[in-house]
Amino acid sequence: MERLPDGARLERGPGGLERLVLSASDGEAIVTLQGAHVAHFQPKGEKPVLWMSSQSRFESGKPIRGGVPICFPWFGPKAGAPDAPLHGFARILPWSVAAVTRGSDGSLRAAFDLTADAAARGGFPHELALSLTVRVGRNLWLDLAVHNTDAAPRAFEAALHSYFAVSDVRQARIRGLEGTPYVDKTAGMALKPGASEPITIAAETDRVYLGATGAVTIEDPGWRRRIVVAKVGSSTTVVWNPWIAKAKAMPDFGDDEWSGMVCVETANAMDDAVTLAPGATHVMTATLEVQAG
Ligand code: TA6
Repeated sequence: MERLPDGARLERGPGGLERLVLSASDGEAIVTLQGAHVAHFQPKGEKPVLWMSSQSRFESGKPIRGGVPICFPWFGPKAGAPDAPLHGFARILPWSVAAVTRGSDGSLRAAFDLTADAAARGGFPHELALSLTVRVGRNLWLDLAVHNTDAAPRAFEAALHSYFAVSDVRQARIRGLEGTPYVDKTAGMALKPGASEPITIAAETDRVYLGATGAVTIEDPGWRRRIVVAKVGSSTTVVWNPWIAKAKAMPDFGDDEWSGMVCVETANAMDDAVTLAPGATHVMTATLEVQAG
């Protein structure tokens, strides 16, 4: 690895997992090399934008509970393979740092790779190569590029499974999915029409919004802020909060932590899965921005 630019440093974090700390002029982010997992993002003068469980594991080969896990190449359970890891292998394998640069605006950009060889070495032979570019400044920009190295078309699902910190999820309102149909994973995968109102969370919520290509805003009256999640190259948005019982049932999730988080995920899943032609590349971009609100 070439000499890192000012504001970037590689270090050992919780559990001894290697991570890249990016302290830019207007914001800071931390990325764990396992899973190219953005574990922290905080614009200057703001509270952290991403939520991390106090009970999260930081162990080699185990998912991290919080931040932005990358789900790939399947979302949820793998069809026909009940023993395969939930949400795929990308989040549990070590990625390599390809480059770190500093922009003239004081932002920092880092690129991470999970090559097909690396996936094979990790026990998951695959023809799709992955690259995540993280740019941090006042906002956070995430570009997930998938490249088909094979001579045949290849299909995949992917998600930037972002966990957002909120003052109280019961007071939050999620705008931008009004009228969009969704698969309700709490109701036997039933397909439901979208509501005309912004989303409020008052019970376990696990919804896969299909054909959802627009930005979503999380309104947080308690912290007087809005988090805007904009995106490109993504047709699915997932909204998740485990609520009380599910939170208790997860060993890496604090019993009372459910009220302080909500997932709004930038994805291509289910009917929105992507098929890549040989040699083609697909890019999915999410931009996280905090606004006063
Ligand atoms: O994105 C929501 C979801 O698919 C939920 O069904 C829930 O399982 C969540 O992901 C967390 O999954 P994980 O494998 O990280 O426990």
